[in-house]
Amino acid sequence: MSDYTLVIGSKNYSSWSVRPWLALKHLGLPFREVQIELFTPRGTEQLAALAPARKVPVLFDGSVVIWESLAIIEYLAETHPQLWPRDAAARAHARAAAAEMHAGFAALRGAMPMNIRARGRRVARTPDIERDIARLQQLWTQCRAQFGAGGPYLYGSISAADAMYAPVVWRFVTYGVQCAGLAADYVQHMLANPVMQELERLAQADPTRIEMNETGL
Ligand SMILES: N[C@@H](CCC(=O)N[C@@H](CS)C(=O)NCC(=O)O)C(=O)O
Repeated sequence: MSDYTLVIGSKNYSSWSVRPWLALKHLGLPFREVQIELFTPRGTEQLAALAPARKVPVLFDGSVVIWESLAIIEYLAETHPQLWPRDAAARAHARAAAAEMHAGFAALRGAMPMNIRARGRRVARTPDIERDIARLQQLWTQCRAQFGAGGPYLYGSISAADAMYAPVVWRFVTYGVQCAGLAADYVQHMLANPVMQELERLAQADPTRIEMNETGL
């Protein structure tokens, strides 16, 4: 019997936190939340007490402690395999896409921090950022064209890959990054997803303000 507690940061800013939060919500699993106010003295104390790597997210399931967003998602998938596509080729592709998100897109992540409730922000787009944006659109288009027949998400039904890319969808909205074709349709479907909309409402209600993430004009 699972007994999940998810330790997270702000739902507005903490992109790594919202990935497993979305996965748990997409699966409809009950869980407790502990929200840490990052970058405050109290938050630093809480991280030291609860987070092995002093970062969020962390999932507790009884005596099991899992840190790292992707490892948490994999732990959930052990008992809820529907988090990944059923077909082995699609599943391998989805895992590669999720790992690429976890390891990559540094330029975009650095210049466009997730800030779900902000709109109309603009930042200077360097060639590295343009490359990240082009790669994201290429990947989403390929996923939809090759594996998306069963539904409107990257691999048809909602999956761990969508949870991993959700913060990028919000970044595109906040910083006005326009997509085309299948990638644009994907963004629209993600924004219409009820769990994504719940997250947006919670991000709007989140009292946290992290000045360094309020970038853009
Ligand atoms: N690779 C980690 C990244 C975790 C991470 O960087 N979390 C940030 C918040 S989004 C954090 O805890 N920052 C607090 C700090 O660095 O003090 C994962 O995927 O879980």
